[in-house]
Amino acid sequence: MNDRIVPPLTRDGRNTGAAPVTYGHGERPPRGDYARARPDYTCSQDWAAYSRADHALYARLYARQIGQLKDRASDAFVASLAALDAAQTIPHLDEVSEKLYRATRWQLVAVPGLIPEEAFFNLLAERKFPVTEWLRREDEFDYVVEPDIFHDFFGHVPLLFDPVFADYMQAYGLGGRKATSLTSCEYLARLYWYTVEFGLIQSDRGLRIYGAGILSSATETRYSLVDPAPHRVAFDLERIMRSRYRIDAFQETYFVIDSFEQLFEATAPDFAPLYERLRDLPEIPANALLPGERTYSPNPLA
Ligand code: HBI
Ligand code: FE
Repeated sequence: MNDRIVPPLTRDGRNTGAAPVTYGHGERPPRGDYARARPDYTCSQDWAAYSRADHALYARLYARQIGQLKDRASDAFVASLAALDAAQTIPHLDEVSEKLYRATRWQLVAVPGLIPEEAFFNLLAERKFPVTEWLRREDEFDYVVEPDIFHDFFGHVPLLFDPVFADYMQAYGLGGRKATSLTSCEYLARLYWYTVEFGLIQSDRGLRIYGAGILSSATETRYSLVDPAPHRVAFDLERIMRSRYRIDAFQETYFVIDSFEQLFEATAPDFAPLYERLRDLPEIPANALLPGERTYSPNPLA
């Protein structure tokens, strides 16, 4: 996922409806019809516009991925995904949103694709999860650069049914709303990356995955748990915020939590003093291990 590609925005982060532009290391305009989006970047999901081929591609993505998850995905994820009954066709976001609201008071909203950080934080702070409306193309079956509806739905939505994880996501959005500078946004992006997208959780049967970036990947599911190469480091908020990450390859470091409570509690204090401290500390390369750091062994090959 590439968070450097964003559509143009006014200073308050609202949609201008203008043609998307790119900056940073994004080389392409983001996909999706931003002109149709509301000022908060949400749009209505045009479910009738999906073709039979889209639904078939989605079903194949789902089937491949579900086959990857046994003894790998966190229990909470597996249970919620099964209850969603979303294996056959691209889901109606409104229908799932109603179920989700009854469970944890979260809602799903459709968006044209990546949206500016400020709009993203605002939605999370209101317990609204933005789901990209478009599906990848056939030639992107194995890898898609930007998040699509398969990644957003399959990877992210199940855990929003977990009450503690749901509260963590809102706390993250509220933290983002308060982040005032570009540097604090970068610290928050790292936190999101290493938890919501690429997080591992310890269970009594070994490591399990809760990060959506891994759960929606055909190959990183296995790699993240059993490959000897990457570091698996105990969750530490300050360590994460100092750590660079890779967007173009498997992660070189994963962070392991004990519980979603641990995540939620880490986001409870005001981040301002932490940001102050971080400004004087060097960044940590994505592949580094610090002296004395507590690490986890990979799961045995199964
Ligand atoms: N927009 N639709 C969408 N999905 C994301 O995951 C997303 C985004 N905009 C910004 C963003 N993520 C990142 O900056 C997060 O790291 C905060
Ligand atoms: Fe994601």
